[in-house]
Amino acid sequence: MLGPTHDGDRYELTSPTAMPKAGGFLWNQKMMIQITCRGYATAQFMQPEPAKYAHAPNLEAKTFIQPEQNYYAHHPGRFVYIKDEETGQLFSAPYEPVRAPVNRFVFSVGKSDIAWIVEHLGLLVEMTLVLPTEDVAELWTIKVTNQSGRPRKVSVYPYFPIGYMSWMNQEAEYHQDLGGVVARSITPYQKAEDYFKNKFLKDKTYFMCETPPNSWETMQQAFEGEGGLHAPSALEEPDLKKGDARYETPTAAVQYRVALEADEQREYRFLFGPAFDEAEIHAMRNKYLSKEAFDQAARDYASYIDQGRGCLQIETPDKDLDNFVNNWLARQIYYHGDVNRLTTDPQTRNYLQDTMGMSFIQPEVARKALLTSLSQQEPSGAMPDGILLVEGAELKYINQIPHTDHCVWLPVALEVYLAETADYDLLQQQLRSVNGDTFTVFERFSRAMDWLLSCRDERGLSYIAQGDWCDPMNMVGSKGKGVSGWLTVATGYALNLWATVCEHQGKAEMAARYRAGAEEVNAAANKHLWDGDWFARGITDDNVIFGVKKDREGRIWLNPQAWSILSGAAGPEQRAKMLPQIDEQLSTPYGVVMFAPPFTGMREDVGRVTQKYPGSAENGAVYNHASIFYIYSLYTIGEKDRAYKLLRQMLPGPSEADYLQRGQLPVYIPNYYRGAWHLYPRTAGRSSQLVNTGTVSWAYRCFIEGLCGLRGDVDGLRIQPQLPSDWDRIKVTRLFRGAKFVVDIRRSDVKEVNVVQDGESLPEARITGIQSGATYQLSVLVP
Ligand code: CEZ
Repeated sequence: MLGPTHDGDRYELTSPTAMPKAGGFLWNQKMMIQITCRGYATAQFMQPEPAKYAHAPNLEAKTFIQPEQNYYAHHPGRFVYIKDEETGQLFSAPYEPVRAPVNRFVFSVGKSDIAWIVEHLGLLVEMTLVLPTEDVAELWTIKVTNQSGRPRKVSVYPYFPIGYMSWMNQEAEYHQDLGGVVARSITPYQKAEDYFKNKFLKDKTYFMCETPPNSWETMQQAFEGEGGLHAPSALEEPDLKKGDARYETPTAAVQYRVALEADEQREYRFLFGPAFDEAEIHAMRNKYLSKEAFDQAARDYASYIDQGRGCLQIETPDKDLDNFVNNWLARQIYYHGDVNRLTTDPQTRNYLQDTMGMSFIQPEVARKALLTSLSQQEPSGAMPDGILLVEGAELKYINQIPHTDHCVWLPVALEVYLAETADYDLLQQQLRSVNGDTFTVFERFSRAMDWLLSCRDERGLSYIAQGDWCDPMNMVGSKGKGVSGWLTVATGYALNLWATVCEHQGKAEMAARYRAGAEEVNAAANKHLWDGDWFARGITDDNVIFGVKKDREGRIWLNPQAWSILSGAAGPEQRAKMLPQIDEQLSTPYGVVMFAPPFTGMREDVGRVTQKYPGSAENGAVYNHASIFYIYSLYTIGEKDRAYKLLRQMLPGPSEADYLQRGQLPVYIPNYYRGAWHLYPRTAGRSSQLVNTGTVSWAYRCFIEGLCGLRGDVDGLRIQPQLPSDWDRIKVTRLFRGAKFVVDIRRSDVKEVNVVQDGESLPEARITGIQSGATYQLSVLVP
C-alpha cells in the first residue's frame, strides 16, 4: 500500500482510499500548495499577505491552514475526467471527483514534484505537478496513453475548479488570445481605504492550455448540471458548451477529443495561478508554457529544493528512519526557514526556532533572521509578539494577544547558530532598531534577558499574561497576576545559555549575574511549583496552582518537566521521579502527549486551550513540538533509550497499521497526532496533516547533536553519540564548517567514547583545527 522508492527520495501510496487525507507539499518563496492523494488541494500565495487563487464554494477562513482539514466534493482540487467516447464510461484522476475504483493507482511524492499514475479502461493517465522557483503558478503535465492495444476515442477533460471568488464581482470566460480560461474578481472589502490597497491585488485566476482545447466550460453550475461532480451533465454531451460565467461561480474545464492508436500518447501542459492582469498572464504563458520551459523549471526547482538538503546523512539499522532523516527532515526545515510559514508577521518564537533550524542548512539565513528579530526589539528589552517581514505588514491574529515568552527563544536560537558557525563576531555588531535605539547584538541579548528577569512576580515566577509557548493558554494570567511554570524554568534555561556566551566573551561579572538569576529562578520554581513528583504548569490569577496531582484534568504537563531538565531546576532526584510519571501518564503508541488527561470542558482560569477538542492540538495531543523539547532534554541527560523511542514515534510507520492510524506519509512531521488515547482510542494517533511546526528544527538537532552526538563548540566538533541500546553500529556523514566528517560509530568494550583518526586514538572525543574543504574519516567506539 505504501513504501519508499529505492533510496527513499520518493514515497508512493497505491491506494486512494486507505489514507484519504495523505498528501505532499511544494513551495517557493511566494507560495505553497498542499495536495492530497485524491487531488484536493490547498494553495496560498503572498501578495504580500496570504491569498488564494482557488476557492471553496463559500467564503473560507483566510488565517491559517486548518488541522485535519476536511475535504468535500467541491473542495478546490486538480482533476482530469476521462470519458470513453465509445462506451460513455467515465473515470477521473487522481481519484476525485468520480471516485471510480481504478485498476492501478500510484500517488508519488517527490521532493520537488508530486505525481500520479492512474490506469483504468485500458488508459494510462499520468499527472505531474512542479512549481517554478520564482513565480506563483502551478505547472501541470497530463499524459494520456492508450494501453488497450486497439484504437480508442476518448475525451480528456482537465477540471480545475476556481470556486467562489467574491460576492462583489466575479466572472470567467475562455480567452482565445491568451489560450485558456481567465476568471476575474474583486476581493470583497468594506473600508474605503482598503480600496487603495486592494486595487493592486492579483484578483484573476488563469488556467492556460499549451494545446488549444476543442471546447471548454467556465461556469461551475453549467459544468456540473444535475449530474453533480461524480457525473457532470456537461460530460454527457459530445462537446462542452463554451460557456461563460457572469457573476456565477467560475471554473476551468476544457475538453480534448482525441483518437488514439494503440500505444499512442498525448501530452498536455497547463499553467494555473493568480495574476494581476492579462499582460501578466501573457508573460507567464510565454515564460513557462512549453516542454522546454517546463523541463527547465523542473530542473531549477529541483536545484532550489536541493539547497535545503542539510548537513546530515545517516545509515542506521532502521531504513525508514534513514529515509526520513536523509531526504525529508531538512527539506521541511528549509521550507520553514525560507518561506516563514507564508506570513508577513511570523510569531517571534516560531521565527526564531525556524531560524535555529536554518543554522544547520543555510547559516547565513539564520544570521540575517537573528538580526531582523533583534532590530524589532522593544525599548524595554522585550521582544514583540511577531516579527514584521515586509514593509507595511502589521501584527495580526494571534500576534495581537500578549505573550511573555518571546525573549526566551533568542539565546536558544543563538546557541545553535554559534555551535554551527562559531560566528561570535555577530555579537559585536551595532544594531539600530525600528524604535530608533542602537545597541550591539550582545547588548540586545542582555537586555532581553534583563526583561525576562524583570517580568516576574514577588515569588520570582514568570508572568504569563495571555499566553506563553502555549498560545491558547490565554486566561491563566489575563488579570496580570498569573504565572507560567514552564516560562519560569524556560527563563532559567535562557539565562544559563546566555551566561555561557557572556563567559566566552570574557564578561565574567555579567555571566555571574545571569547564572545567579538562573539559580534564583530555578529556586523559585522548586519552592512554588514542585508538586512532589513533577513541576506544576502554573499558578492562576486567583492563585490556584494547576498541573498538579489534585487536578482531574490537565494533571501533568510535559513542558515544565522538559525545561526544568534543561534549566537545571530539576536535579537528579527529581528527574528520577518525573520520568517514570511521564512514562506512565503521558506515553502513547504515537508518542508522548503534551499533558493528560485532556480537558473535557472549559476551565475559565486556564483558557481557550481547554475548549479545543480533547486530544486535538494543545488540548493533550501528541503535540510534536512539546514532545521534541522533552526528547532534546532527555539527550542532554544521556537518557538515550527514552529519547530514541519517542523520536522514532514521531514518524508514521513503519507498520501498515500505524500508517493507517496516522493517515499520513512519512515525508514530514505534522504539528500533532491526536492524543486522548484512553478517552478516544479510535482517533488517537491521527495526524493533523499540518506541516507548519517548530518541531523540525529541534528534531534535526536531536538527530545531529543527540543521537549522532556531533555538536560544534567554540573551536571544534565534539563527538558524543548516544545510540539506543539495541543498536551496534551507525554510519554518519556530517557537514560542518565547510568540512565533511565521515564517521563510523560502533559499540565496543570501552568506558567512554573513543575517537580514532588515521589509526590513532585521540586524547579527547573532539576534533579541532577543522580545515574547510577537508574530509575527516573517523572511527568512533562507544560504550
Ligand atoms: O499555533 C502554534 C504556534 O504557531 O501553537 C504552538 C505555538 O507555540 C506556536 O507558536 C503552541 O501553542 O490555538 C492557537 O492559537 C494555536 O496556537 C494555533 O495557532 C497553533 C496552530 O498549530 C497553528 O498551526
